[in-house]
Amino acid sequence: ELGITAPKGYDVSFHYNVQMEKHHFGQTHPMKPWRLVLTKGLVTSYGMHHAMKNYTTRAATYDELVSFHSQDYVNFLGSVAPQPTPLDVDNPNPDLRFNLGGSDCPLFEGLYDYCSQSGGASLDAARKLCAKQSDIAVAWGGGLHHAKRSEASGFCYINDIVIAILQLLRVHKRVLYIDIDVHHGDGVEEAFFSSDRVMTVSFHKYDPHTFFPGTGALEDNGPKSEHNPGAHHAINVPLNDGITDEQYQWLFERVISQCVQKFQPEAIALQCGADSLAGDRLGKFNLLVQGHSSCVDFCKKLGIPMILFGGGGYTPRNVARAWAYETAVAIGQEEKMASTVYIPDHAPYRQRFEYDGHLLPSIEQILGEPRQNRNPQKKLLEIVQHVTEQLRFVAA
Ligand code: TV7
Ligand code: CA
Ligand code: ZN
Repeated sequence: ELGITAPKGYDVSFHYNVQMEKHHFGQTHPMKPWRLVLTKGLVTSYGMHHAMKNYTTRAATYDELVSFHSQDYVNFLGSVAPQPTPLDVDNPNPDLRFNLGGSDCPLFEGLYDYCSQSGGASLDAARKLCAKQSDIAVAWGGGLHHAKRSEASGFCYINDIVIAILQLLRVHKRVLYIDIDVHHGDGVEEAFFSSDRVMTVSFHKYDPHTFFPGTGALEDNGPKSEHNPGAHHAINVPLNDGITDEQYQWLFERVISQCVQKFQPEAIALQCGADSLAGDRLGKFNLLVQGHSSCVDFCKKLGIPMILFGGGGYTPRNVARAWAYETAVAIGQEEKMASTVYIPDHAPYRQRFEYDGHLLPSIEQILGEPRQNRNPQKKLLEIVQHVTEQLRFVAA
């Protein structure tokens, strides 16, 4: 422990339940709930829990789940039997409803508990913000942005983010949703397509033919029907492989500062998917913890109450490093964390980092060789210009 003390002038709350970490999607499935164990381990090893209010969260109730999801879907989720494992990837049960039971969204033992625990943690975080008992509420077990009202999608069954934002809207006039997961935040975007009280902004890899979920083009800004108040309130930042910290930070600050200026949100919901980090099993960006966490730092400095959600992240030690560091950013003690060497116990010796005076691992230490950067600066400028034009239609 590093003598970490409570931040001055504001409150950070940490919402966690050990029930979530014990679930398994299956041996070969990329989603590993035990990455939450690694994250929690780092947070407590550094003594960060002394600087936060720590809450053991409860499972979301049926009524809370159906605040967004359809009863049919939640009933089915609660009644369906687990599939035999291992799953046959080429021949998933084709007759199962609601997109459940395929290889992306398998039916595993304890699924309903996993989903309602994730929802419960995010909802508790939202309630603390509403009660003005927290300025930054951290819910790393949430962030499952693909789930639809009546459909599972992309490892997500219950959209804890939508449920939490619905809670925030009881007290806050406008909520800004920001999504730095490498995938498009399609479920959250769709849920608020017709609302002018929620603006959604997703940064993601976009390649409609090869990368999931294939939506989130620059020009997709919400259905532009005549009487849709939600038109222009969906912002998409489509990117390609290999984007660097410097470019990402540049884009993030330009896009988000304009959104905040125009939309004047009273709360921010930030999905911190860690699959946008270099070395992720599914993502192919070149982001370091520095670049990823600078998004959290930038939002924190806006001084608007905020929830931090987890999300994707498929190289567990990188996920834990990022989310622990971002917890440190929330409590304003990141220097203390960066100035100590962390060697994960479970990493084989050849993977241990030689810090050599550096505070966090370099891109070469993580990847060997960085991914080729397929993001010309000209394209990034076009994105900023498009966002500026979209925001002309938005008034607080
Ligand atoms: C928020 N990519 C979720 C991201 C969801 C991505 C996908 C896989 C995948 C699934 C596996 C698996 C995998 C190595 C990777 C069109 C398909 C192609 C399944 C093999 N290995 C988040 C969802 C995405 C499951 N899905 O945003 C079991 O990759 O591309 C697809 C769909 C059909 C299904 N097949 C992949 O980060 C939490 N799935 C190994 C075992
Ligand atoms: Ca995203
Ligand atoms: Zn993702």
